[in-house]
Amino acid sequence: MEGLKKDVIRHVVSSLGSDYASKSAYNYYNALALAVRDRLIDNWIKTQRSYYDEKAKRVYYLSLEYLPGKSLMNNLHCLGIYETARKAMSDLGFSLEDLAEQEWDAGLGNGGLGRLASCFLDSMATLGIPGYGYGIRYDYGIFHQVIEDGKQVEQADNWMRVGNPWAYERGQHLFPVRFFGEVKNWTDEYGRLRHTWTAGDTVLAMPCDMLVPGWDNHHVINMRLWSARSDVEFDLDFFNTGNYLGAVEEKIFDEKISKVLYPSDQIEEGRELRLKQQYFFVTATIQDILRRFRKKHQDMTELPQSVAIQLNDTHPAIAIAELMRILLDEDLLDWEVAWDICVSTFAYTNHTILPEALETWPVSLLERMLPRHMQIIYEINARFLREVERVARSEDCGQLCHRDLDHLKQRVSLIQERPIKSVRMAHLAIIGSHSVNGVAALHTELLKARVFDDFQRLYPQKINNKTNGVTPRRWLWSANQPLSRLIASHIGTGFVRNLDELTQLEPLAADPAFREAWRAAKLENKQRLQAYIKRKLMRELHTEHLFDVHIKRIHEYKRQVLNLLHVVTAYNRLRHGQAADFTPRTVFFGGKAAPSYFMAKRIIHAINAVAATVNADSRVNDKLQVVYLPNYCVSQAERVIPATELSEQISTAGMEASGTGNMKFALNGALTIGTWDGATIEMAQAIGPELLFIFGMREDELVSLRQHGYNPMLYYHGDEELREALDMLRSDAFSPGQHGLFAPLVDNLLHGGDRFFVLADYRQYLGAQQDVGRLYLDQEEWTRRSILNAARMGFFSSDRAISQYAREIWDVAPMAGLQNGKGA
Ligand code: GL4
Repeated sequence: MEGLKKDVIRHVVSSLGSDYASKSAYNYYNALALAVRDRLIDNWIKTQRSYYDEKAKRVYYLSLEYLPGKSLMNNLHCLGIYETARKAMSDLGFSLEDLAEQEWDAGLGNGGLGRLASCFLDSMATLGIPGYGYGIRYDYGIFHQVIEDGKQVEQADNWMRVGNPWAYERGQHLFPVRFFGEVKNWTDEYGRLRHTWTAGDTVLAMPCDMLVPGWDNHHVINMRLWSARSDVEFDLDFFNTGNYLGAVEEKIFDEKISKVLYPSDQIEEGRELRLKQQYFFVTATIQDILRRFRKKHQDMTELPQSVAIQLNDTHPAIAIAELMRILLDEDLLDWEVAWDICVSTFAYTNHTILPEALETWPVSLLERMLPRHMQIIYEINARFLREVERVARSEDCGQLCHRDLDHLKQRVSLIQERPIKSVRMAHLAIIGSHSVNGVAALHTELLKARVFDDFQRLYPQKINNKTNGVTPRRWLWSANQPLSRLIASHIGTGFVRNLDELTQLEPLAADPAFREAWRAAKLENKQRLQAYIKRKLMRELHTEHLFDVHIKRIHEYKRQVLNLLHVVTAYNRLRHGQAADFTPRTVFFGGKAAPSYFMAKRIIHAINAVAATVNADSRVNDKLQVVYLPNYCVSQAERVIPATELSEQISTAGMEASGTGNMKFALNGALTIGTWDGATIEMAQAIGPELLFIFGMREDELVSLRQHGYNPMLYYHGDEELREALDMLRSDAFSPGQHGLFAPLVDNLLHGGDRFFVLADYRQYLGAQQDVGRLYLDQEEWTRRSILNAARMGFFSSDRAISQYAREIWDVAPMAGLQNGKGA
């Protein structure tokens, strides 16, 4: 401990240039972070060296998004120096919790997709898998959300302003990134046509490395994030022409590429700068991967034995064309050889079947910005369509009928003709990869049967499932110390590395003393949240209420509106004196809406309007409260999830690819009210469906309802409570003086076809909520179920998910000495 104290003081003085006697929390946080980084870097260097020494096959995880959140506490726990640090900082006059508050969330992603990438890096580090995360270091991460007059207002997330003590910026290792320009043809010595791309503009990519430690194993992997730097300083023209200001303007223009994260989840933004970001990221990453590969290899055909590249959704899919370009134009390989290398190296994960999220890029834009890549894509397509024709005409074409060949070719083509001629990035990713995976069982089945059914017939082996998982380090051990300590006192700490060990809790569910201790831990977390809400929102929570929580991005398919209709109905029953047996509850909502997503923003407004009305009504507010948590983010989730008793997972069946919040809640002992959707289905199977509150129509039932003509008006006219709730929303009951404010929301349900079947599931949802309320009154039974929920969550560890990727897709093994956890 004395060593750590000394290091902290030394960093305050020599790294931060401050007086250690002036007790600034900001300085001491930064100094502590630097002292922790010192303790990671040796192991990071050893880890990287061991990959070379052992010629390990490496895994590269390419993701335009990461959501690491805060690093301090997680890193202290991984290093096993949490207690030491707590004592050291307390000696220096600080509480560790307060210092941790100084850190800004690294919010380089939108939601589940980015957070999954961060959980996966944690698991690769813990399992000892030679992995690298690659991404972009956006100067501005996901926007900061404030609620003003009930509405979302976005503020810039200038997270870099306070510096980032975790990152090493490597300004000496810059990679060139080229755009525009033209393609020249030439003939090689064997008379073959060759191509050279001479680019117009050049930008530089600078690596920033963040260290990702494994749990208690000395294995530290790298997350390399690229930042755009102008090459103007290196341009001699600049000195010659003397156009100083012009050059500076160009520099600023270039550096725009990594300025800001696109804040849309599952909505395609299709903007030129976004494509630039994608290519910028991809080319720098591929150059870096090949640089490392070429240190030990000359023969490019060995690439797939040494390198696995996982594409996190289609965002980095242009990597396939980029690797082809390098192999063809720079290594001068033949097409077939190059293509084999590509397909064997790449694998692609699909994260959504929502059509509005599937990426396409206009051919005209690609032709201009990346002319050589566009040529390559055309050539991939031509060869692929010939192959489709061959398979379709072959004897064993199964269901492929060559009479439909033209239609089949149109459907699977990389090029879509309408509304504008564009490249379908998902098709490029599928054709260019040896593995395509969904992220939960149902999602994968839907990929095979609906979205990519043609590809499933063409390549029956390619599409596979890898159900998502979450890291128990952050989402149980670090976020929920009261519960973790209780668990550890009964079954030891092995569950942190091997989550299946939680099954040892099962017999304890029958032990009244253990149940009481479990409730006490939950109450402690509820009180912590209470203190936090008081500080931040100046609101007093009732900890004896059932804490009912719905936090995630705001999206119509996630059906926050269904939850809101339940709240309004409960409000009406209480007002009308029809709810004598109502179980008191506080309903929490939280989540960001894409700034361009009108309906999602209006939903936020409606939630806040209902909250204001309900909370101000003294007839009901001792029994029902509604809280909107502004600026939902990773660190907020870490506070809220441990305090949650009821987890809302109520998406329209078939629409939530997996969900990962669902897993975090159950792992922390919340009971789930949810639909037959995503990984919630597998959770119900693992836990026992009777221990959750599952309701609503299944995916196939919704399909047939749609086919037979779904009429939301029937539900409206047939259900008095539903009608009352919708009429109130449409009138100005929650928006005094602003008649019609929420009419778009209601009209969307009644006259817009209710695409997400809110009305169809309303009655069943109410029934399930009634069951929840009743069960909560029986605290012994509630607690028993809570314990069993957590005990059966072992499968949903990201360690299990990553082990499956490693075995079934990447063909990589953990580093020697790390298979069983602890390293040397
Ligand atoms: C998402 C899915 O919506 C979500 O269900 C899933 O858990 C997550 C990680 O696989 O990916 N897809 C997109 S796009 N954003 C997500 O959060």
